[in-house]
Order: sequence, then structure tokens, then C-alpha cells
Amino acid sequence: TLGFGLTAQAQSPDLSDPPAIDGEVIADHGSHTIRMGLGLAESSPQYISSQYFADILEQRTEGRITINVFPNSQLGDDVQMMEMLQTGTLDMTYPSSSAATTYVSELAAFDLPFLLPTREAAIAVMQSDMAQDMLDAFEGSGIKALTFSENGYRQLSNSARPVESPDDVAGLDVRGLSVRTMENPVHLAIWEAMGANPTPMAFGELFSAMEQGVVDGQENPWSTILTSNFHEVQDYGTETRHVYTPFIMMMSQRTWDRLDPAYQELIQQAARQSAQYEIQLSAEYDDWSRDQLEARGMQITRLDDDQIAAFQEAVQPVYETWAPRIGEELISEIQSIAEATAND
Ligand code: 2Q2
Repeated sequence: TLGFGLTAQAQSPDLSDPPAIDGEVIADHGSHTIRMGLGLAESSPQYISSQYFADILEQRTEGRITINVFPNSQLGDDVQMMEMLQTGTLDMTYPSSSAATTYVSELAAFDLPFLLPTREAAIAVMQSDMAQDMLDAFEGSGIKALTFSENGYRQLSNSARPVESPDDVAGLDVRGLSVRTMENPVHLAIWEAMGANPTPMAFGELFSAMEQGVVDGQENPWSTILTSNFHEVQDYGTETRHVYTPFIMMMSQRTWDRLDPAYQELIQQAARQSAQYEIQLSAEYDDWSRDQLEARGMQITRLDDDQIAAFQEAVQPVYETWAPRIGEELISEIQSIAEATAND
């Protein structure tokens, strides 16, 4: 790798092509060059779909709107890039919802463990009116939140030992695993409940922290672990699927306010189209990435229903603490949307 997780192009699964770009060319309302900072590598669904977003805008404005995409946390980490949107020094970024709970506290619902049982349920929730209300709640923060998409189901990796149960996380005769988490209080609570030593850390610092043994492990979707080459410094993986994390594509309010309404409508539409494509890519990447990691030497533990139940039981205290703070009504609305998809 190029260090700090900067990676050469990782090969990718047989990905679906993006939908054809149709729709008329938007009349000339001036030219804009927009800078977009991403945390992940060029081979990630986040980056590939962001290039598709750029292609839609380029084609529908005959090049009058250009999106320059900067991957690999080059421009900063999630928290820093959101602050840069507020000051107008960066135009767009694409963090996990977990990094944005300081702006919209209801987003922490997505951090509750084992809340969303299937991708269909997660998609239904992200496309719900309640989710749109969360995006609208950024109003006044200096950030225009455009759409949700899929970071995905998070999996545990570590360099110390195979993990099949919460006891393996806590380490009965050895110390608990030190696990890097996103800078999010619910994630800290999840790993504390399992007896780990959680360390919040920006994603861009994670590769070198694992390489130097500053932390034993981390948790992210398989495609992030693969495309950021974490398998080079992590020997063990466990298919916990403990949280489903959305991404949020967002723009600086200052940038948004400079755009003609016709451009704003196009950007909102293109964001939704690219998010739909991103979710499809992320789904195609998921199991394939796990199998790639295994083929590259990572020892991956798959969990049966009883083993999953042990993890769910271990993190139950997180609900006791955080459900009242996040809002029981909001959580039960999410659960009813999720259950409705199971009956489809
Ligand atoms: O663990 C993480 O920080 C990641 O899930 C990131 O939130 C995500 O991959 C990107 O937002 C990195 O900037």
C-alpha cells in the first residue's frame, strides 16, 4: 500500500454498470467546479458512485458543473471535512451517519446494534419520510444533506485472536481487545458492553494505528476492510454484522446557495441516482469482499444464530442507556418500517 491505507486499485467484483444517464441538458446557469472529499479508496463503492454522480452532472450540464473527487481521506477525516463544509472551504463530503450525530442527534438510531436485520429493511428506513426529516434537520448547520446511501453492515477484525463470542472480545484470561471505533458515543458503548477497550479515532489514522499495534482491531464493512487493505495488518475477521451504517452525501450550504434552483434540482436528483447505484455496488461488494479477504489469508469466523444471539445479549445494555436518549418512538418507528419489509 502507499501507507496509511492509501491503496493501489484493488480489483473489484463483477460490478453492475451504472444506469444510462438520460434527461435533457439543463440550460446554462453558469459554471461551477465542486470539490468533494471522500474517506475511502478509489476501488470503493463510495468513490465509484461519486464518479457516476460527477458524470451525470457533467453530461446534463455539458461540463458546466464539474465535480472533482478526492479519495483516501486526502482532504481530511469525516469530522474535519464536515467542518470544512460549514466554513465553505470544501464543497462536498460523504461521511458515515455515525460521524454526524453531533449535527442531528436522531441519526444515532442507526448506530444501535442489530437494529436493522436485513439490507431491505435498511433501504426502506433510509428511503422513509422519517429519514428525510433527519436530512432536513441539518438545516441551519451550514450543511445541506442530500441523500443516504450504504456504508453497510459492520464486521469486527483484529490482529490478536479469533473471536467467536463476546467473551473472546473481553478476553477472560487476557486483556480485552483494544478496538478502534468511529467518534460516536453509541459505538463506544457497544464495545464497552462487550468488555473491549474502545478507542475513537479518525478513519484516516486507522491503518497506521493497526500497523503499529496501537489498536488490536476495528470494525467496518468487508468492502472497506478490503479496499483499505486492512487485511495486511489484521489476521482475524468475525462476521458480526453488529451495525448497519448509512453514508450521507452532503454539500456546503454556501455552495448550495450559490447554485441556480435548476442546478439544485439536478444535483438533488443526481445524488439520489448515485445513491441508488452505490447501494447496488455495496451489496455486490459485500460477500465478495469477505471471500477475497479469506483468499488473502484473513481467518474469518462466521457466526451461527446462537453465537449472534450471544452478541445481541451482550450489547443489550446499550439500548437501556441510549434508547431513551435517541427516542423510543423513533426507534419503534424504525423497527415497524423494518418489520413491514419482512412481510413483503
Ligand atoms: O469507520 C469509519 O470511519 C468508516 O465507516 C467511515 O465512516 C467511512 O468509511 C467513511 O466515512 C470514511 O471517511
